[in-house]
Amino acid sequence: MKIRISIALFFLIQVCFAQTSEQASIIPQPNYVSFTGGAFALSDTTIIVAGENVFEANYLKNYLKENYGIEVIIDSHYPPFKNFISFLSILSSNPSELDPEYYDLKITKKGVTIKSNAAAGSFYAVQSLIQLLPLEKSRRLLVPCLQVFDAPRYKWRGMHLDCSRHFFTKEEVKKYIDYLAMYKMNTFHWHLTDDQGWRIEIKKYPLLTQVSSQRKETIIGKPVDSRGKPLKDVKYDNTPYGGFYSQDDIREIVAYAGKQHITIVPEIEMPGHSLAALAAYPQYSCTGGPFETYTTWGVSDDVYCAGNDSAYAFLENILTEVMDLFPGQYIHIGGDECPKVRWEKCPKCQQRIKDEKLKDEHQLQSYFITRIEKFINSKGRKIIGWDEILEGGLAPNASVMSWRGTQGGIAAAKQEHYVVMSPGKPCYFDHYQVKDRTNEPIAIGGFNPVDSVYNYDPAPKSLEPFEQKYILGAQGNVWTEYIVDFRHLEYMSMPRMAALSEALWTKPENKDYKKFIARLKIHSKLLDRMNVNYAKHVITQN
Ligand code: TNX
Repeated sequence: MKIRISIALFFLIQVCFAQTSEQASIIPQPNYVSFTGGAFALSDTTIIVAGENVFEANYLKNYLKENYGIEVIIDSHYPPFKNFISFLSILSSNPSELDPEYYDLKITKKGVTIKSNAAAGSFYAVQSLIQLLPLEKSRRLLVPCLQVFDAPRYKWRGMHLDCSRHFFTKEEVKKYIDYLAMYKMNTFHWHLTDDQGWRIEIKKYPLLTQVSSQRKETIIGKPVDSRGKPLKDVKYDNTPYGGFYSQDDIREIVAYAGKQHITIVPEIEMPGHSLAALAAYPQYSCTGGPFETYTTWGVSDDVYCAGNDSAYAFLENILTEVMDLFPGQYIHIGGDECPKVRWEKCPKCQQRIKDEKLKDEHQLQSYFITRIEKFINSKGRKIIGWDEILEGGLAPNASVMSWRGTQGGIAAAKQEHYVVMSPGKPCYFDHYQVKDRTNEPIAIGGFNPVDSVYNYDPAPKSLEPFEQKYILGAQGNVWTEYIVDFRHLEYMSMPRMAALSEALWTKPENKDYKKFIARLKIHSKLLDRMNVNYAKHVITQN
């Protein structure tokens, strides 16, 4: 009798320690979840039946080992009667109609069953399962019984990172990718070139790494006073700064992201934001240089010469190597903030305007992008560019990333071009996240609090339903003029990345800001365990 009572008590206590529906926190919130009561106990004796999802099964196995010291067994046989985590494929006569990101997660006292159409869905089920695990280390992990049916609202759930203004190491980039994976993001937009540094090895042009990846010093602080007026006496740190990713590094990162179902969209800026490249190869500018990689922020007037055929050949050779490294369908060609002052005075550019019967320098920019697009399309890939590529006419197959508000995106969708929304408000995570800036690390300006990110809806009301389908999704941009290291990057992106993931994954009718904050408070303990430098007061203030 005594033994029976203590066994009953033992199980009662264990069930009490499992997360309840109020305590369970999955971010982004699944589109359907129902807690069914009780808990599954995961332990050393649990068997994972991997099916076709060998990577996902091993990912879970490694996670359990690293975080809890629990060593589960992977077996390829049928699931045992109890104590299993089993991956199953949904069999359908028409699999092409099924969403590869869909998953079905069922947890009963006997075991965990994950069903999906493809490995991506299984991976997302694993991410949900991981977030349901208790934080405390234990030999038996109690996971609440539930049923989840889940699929994302948008196909493009992205985060961007500027590695030009400040460089992040291969390991740091991988860590950032891990955060994207945790939130079921599937696109990493990697900003690899700009006026202030070129970060990708191109075998044909070794000076890009020898010269363009370096700058002799960097401006200190913000070169404006508290009213935004430019300072007269600008200071530099007198310290060389640089870094780049070798092609081996890039291949490693692409493979690493790919396994976690994240596509990398590389960005090679043109025709503007190109001073670092021109510092090494000034012959592709209008004036011939000489130039130095920018040591200050802002935009250089010196850009690629749009009248010089050899500048196009230079870029096409670069893009050929880029396309060999990045297997995704999209190549980002920049296209933003290209000053036209050099083109206005350049005989070659003016000749090109005449020869091509263009109206002005805006149309010359359009000619430039269309010419590059033709090349990229000829290799079976697509271009995406910042919304300035609308000016002077959109290249025929281009997709648009709308950053100066949503107007560019709306205009592009009306022209039946695909769009990724990334309006400065609220998708720029280099902006401040709280009103009181006294204790905040330096930021570029602006104010994008976590609730504005959470409540962002990428679907513009002014678009008709058939136009809405051109909105692929949205992404958060992290420009790094003032973000000097990885801890600072974590601070700026977390928890806004979590909020954005829910804005992109969860259908509007399943979203609730108050509940999100409640889940974020639970989730923040996981971030603590991971030693992430997220903006804590943003969560506690809410
Ligand atoms: C604008 S967004 C830029 C970047 C800056 C950023 C700072 C875009 C296409 N261009 O070059 O880093 O603002 O917020």
